[in-house]
Amino acid sequence: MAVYLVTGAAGFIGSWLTQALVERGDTVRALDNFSTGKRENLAPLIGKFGPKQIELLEVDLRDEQAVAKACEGVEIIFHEGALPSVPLSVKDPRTSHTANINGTFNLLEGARHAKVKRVVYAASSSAYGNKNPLPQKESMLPGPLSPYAVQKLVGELYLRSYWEVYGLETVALRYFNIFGPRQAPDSPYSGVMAKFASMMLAGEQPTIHGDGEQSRDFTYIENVVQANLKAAAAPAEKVAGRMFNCACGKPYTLNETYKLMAEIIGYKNPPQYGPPREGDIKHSYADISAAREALGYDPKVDFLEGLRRTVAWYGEQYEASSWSAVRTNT
Ligand code: UD2
Repeated sequence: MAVYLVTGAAGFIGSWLTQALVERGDTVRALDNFSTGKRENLAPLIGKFGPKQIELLEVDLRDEQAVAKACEGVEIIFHEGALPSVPLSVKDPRTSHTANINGTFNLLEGARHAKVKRVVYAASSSAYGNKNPLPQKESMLPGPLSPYAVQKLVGELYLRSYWEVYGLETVALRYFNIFGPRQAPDSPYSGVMAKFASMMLAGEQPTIHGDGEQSRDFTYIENVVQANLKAAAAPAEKVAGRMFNCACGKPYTLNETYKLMAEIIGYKNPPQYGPPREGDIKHSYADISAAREALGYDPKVDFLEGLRRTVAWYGEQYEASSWSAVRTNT
């Protein structure tokens, strides 16, 4: 079985990918610096599959030598490790720049020297910006607004260069607002789904930034795992050096999303509205035909089913945890 390196393995997306790989019998080197990743996302997997099948590496992507060592003996890399969040990058561009751009560069260098076969990269739909017509297609010119969007786009360009110049097979997946169980709800920079679900369950009133008419092509985690596994396995002549949208192909506004989630939870309060967020994109909506054609990608879990599963998971966490607020004040 192949040896895989997953960066950001203790994070939301990385831990689901790690799980899928070990469950099918592969060996994973799980790299994380635990700045946002959580040990509890990997602990049950290490307990079940053992340290031989999941080798945990506490490494920061900014550590060039440690990253180079982590790449040795690896066949395929899933590069999920990053400091996400548009608003975090607006507030502190330097920190996210070094993690996202230098980190990706270190990894590509490590992969090149270790003769890794393929790198699959977590790119971001933020790269499209606001200027493109909808739905967004891979052939459109990028128009990144926030530092985060620029950083993720630079990673894509580096991948493309490493394919063209060094023959390292690379595939970039532009993620469109991924959501689902394990997405951390507890930071000011958490994704909107995790924030809204945890707040509604705790009886707190979420804030919508702007008028709520911005839209997102929210994509459930299981679809993203599928896209990654297919990107790793697809023939090089179809995918190497390319970038693909990873989405569901159906946008929902924030107002719609709020309403649907509130209905599932039984939360009665309306949202409060705050000022729009700097660097925010208005509409995000993907054409996924290229991924369907080249990868055989076929998102199985639609938005509503994903929302139900996500809310159920946060509900279980809420019941099991010491979240202080109680639902009775909703
Ligand atoms: C961007 C990318 C996404 C991923 C992510 C990583 C776009 C379209 N998407 O997500 O693919 O790379 O960055 O961080 O750029 N919001 C509220 N209230 C809140 C929190 C958020 O109204 O409490 C709004 C926010 O202003 C935005 C939407 O919800 O319009 C989604 O925000 P988000 O932070 O979940 O993700 P976003 O779109 O920045």
